[in-house]
Amino acid sequence: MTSSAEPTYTLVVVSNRLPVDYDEAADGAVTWRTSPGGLVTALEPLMRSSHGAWVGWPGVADRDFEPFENDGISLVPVRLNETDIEDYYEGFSNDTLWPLYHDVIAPPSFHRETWDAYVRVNRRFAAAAAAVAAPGATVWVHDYQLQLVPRMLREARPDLVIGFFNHIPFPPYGIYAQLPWRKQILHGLLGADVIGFQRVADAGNFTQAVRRLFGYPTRGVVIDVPTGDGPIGQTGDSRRVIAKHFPISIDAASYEELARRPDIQARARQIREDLGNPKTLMLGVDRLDYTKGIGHRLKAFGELLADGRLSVEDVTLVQVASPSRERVSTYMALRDEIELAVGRLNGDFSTISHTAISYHHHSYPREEMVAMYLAADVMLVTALRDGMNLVAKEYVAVRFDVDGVLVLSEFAGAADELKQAILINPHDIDGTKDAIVRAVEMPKRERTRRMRSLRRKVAENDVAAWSASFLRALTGGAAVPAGIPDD
Ligand code: GDG
Repeated sequence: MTSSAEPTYTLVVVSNRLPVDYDEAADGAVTWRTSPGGLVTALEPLMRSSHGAWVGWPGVADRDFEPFENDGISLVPVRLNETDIEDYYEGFSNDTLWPLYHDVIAPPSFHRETWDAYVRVNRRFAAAAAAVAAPGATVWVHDYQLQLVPRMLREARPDLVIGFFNHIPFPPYGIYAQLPWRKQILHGLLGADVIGFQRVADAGNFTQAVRRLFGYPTRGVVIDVPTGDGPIGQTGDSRRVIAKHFPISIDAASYEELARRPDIQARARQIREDLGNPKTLMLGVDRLDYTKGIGHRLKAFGELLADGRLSVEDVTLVQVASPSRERVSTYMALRDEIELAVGRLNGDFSTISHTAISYHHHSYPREEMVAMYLAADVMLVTALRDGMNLVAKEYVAVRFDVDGVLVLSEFAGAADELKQAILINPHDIDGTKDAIVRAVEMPKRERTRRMRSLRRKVAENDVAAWSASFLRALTGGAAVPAGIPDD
């Protein structure tokens, strides 16, 4: 594939992880399984129709893999060794950028060694993409781990059309300014032609940082970036860079399809039965991450039980906390904190026949997640800061019965679209408690009215529409790779 002299891919997607998981059987047989994610689903048809390739880390350390094809997608593996994973991924990406970009909910660490690793690894990804992109190809770079790649790519391959999408928030200037490498990151991102964000506010924060740090002129979503090497603010030749919101979504139809399967509906009934058929089943589904506000949710629920406004006889909370970033110390501390809280609440309020919180530190197959969404009367999304939050949209997509209540943090990007949810400020524990009680007691008519409007929103903007609108902005409609539907 890449052994041919001429790079041939006209669409190249670059992300930290390839959308596959590696599996080696006892007899040494190697298999790759496509890891189901919205991004793969959205881009798969496009990748096939427009001769696309995906560049990323295959999830195994210290191993070289030749480019290969899986499920019709060409995959180009980038090698990461253990030190890269520690410094670039767990260190700079997840212990510096992640907390900084999520409003410093946890304190970010600033280490020069991990920054050096970030630069080094970004260069490797850029080189891999540059090596496989055809002349004039479109390259779409994803997320905070790879913010330097757009500039590196532009320098190596000025012929390319380069897009970048940030899946997490972009913080207000007062927070972003803490980053010792704030100028290098902005410079890296400004190598792209289009920089996509989840929310209007994220794009605004980015544009403001560009103005404050570089003084480049901006008009709405357009930033004029000087092309010369002259001093900042110098007028002369410039490139037009677009910084705009493109709220990501899910493959709504595939979630509804699963929800309509009789076996999954039977499983949903079974879940309720196994929990003792509570009057109200509440659900939380999150990666075990401090941005998700799991602690705030537990506090509100615990106080409601203590106040007697809710009773374990009537209400059970199922909390799925999927294991995440388990080698980063903040995540280890969070796990202890959450599990202590769950243990205390269950100790204080559960009875022999009724458990207050059914807590699961597991990952489940998607079918099981859909059954849980179907079973849940109330979905709790209490993120303290979240780029979008796909769980909120998945819950809505699954509820073809037009029932169920979504309690949604206004600090999740999804709140910009899902205005018929019960919106909460999770820092306001009393407000959150009132919202939970309101959700539990909401009359059927109001539930239906709200869910109908939420479902319309999610159906209107699914992940295919999202990727199409990003790529249209990137290619200006002229050089749209084959396979992108029109509006
Ligand atoms: C980042 C941004 C943005 C969770 N547990 C299981 C499981 N999941 C799936 C959910 C959902 C996905 O993982 C989580 O997506 P979120 O959007 O909720 O959050 P992040 O992982 O933080 O994602 C976020 C997103 O990127 C996309 O741009 O929305 O703001 O932080 O799809 O269903 N899936 C399965 N088993 C589990 O146990 N199968």
